[in-house]
Amino acid sequence: TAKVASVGEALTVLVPEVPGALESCETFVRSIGGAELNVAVGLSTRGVPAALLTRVGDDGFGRHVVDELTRHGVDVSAVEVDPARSTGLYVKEVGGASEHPFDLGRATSRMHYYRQGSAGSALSPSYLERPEVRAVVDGAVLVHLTGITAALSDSARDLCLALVAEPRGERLLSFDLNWRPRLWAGREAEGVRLLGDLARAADVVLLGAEEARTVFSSDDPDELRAILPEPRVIVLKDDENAATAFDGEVRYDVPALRVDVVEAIGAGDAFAAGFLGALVSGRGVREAVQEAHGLAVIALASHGDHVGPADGAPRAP
Ligand code: KDG
Repeated sequence: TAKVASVGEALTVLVPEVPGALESCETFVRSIGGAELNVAVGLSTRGVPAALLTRVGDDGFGRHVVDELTRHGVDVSAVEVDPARSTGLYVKEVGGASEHPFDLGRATSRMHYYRQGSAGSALSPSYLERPEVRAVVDGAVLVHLTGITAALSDSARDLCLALVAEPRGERLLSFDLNWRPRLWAGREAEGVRLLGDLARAADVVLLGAEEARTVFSSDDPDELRAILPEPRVIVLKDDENAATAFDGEVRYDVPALRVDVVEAIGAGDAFAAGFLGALVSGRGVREAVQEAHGLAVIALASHGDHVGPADGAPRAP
């Protein structure tokens, strides 16, 4: 059975074969993504049994997502297929979209979402009542959520609220803030409030310095520890430089590994997978951050969104 249940929208990802503005991109490579999916794949790749709790459409992209998850060893027993809605999609624009496309020698990527009204956005509290879903959640040591799911729709937000509210006994709940400005456009204040509430209700919180400033108006580790007294474990990522983690009041500052960044999308998810995988394997918080850095550099040094065999790379025909 899965030790970790990651909850959120699985996406098909289309990555241009050649960097540049989308209007000039003719061919795309199909991959899979979504922050929570990336975490499940990262965990499974590291040998930690993980399940993805999600919904896909009854379409080819949905079947591809499920096949790929299966290939990566992720438990898909609780994936619900929606006959009426499509699998969510995002298209990556590599370079060309930013004013400084090759700033620092790295490809800046931009995400274009095609997920409004998708099967994943229809996640709701009733999904939790499905016996397959209940079995995975009840059997897990840790349930992982991110702020993306809360942004998808009212029903997906309610699923997040239901998950943090239900009694969980020994089971842990981790929450990665994952502030996505594009998903909260026009309702930022609501997003800030909601993600703050979800973070406070979690046992483990992961957040980056920039999103910490957005949601908590601070990126100072000790201030955040005071702002978020409830979660026992807090991990604040200072982008590429370091991470500061708290286990209760005990603070650990752990420098990141040096790496030439190829593409940053998915690095936060790899970090989360490394951290959570170590934690559920009984390692301490400092060691978990070290493992997190180790997985993050693999994601930073590759184009794919997640850490696994042959991800994002075009496959031989
Ligand atoms: O963390 C990477 C994710 O941002 C990417 O896979 C797409 O889930 C995604 C999102 O909503 O931004």
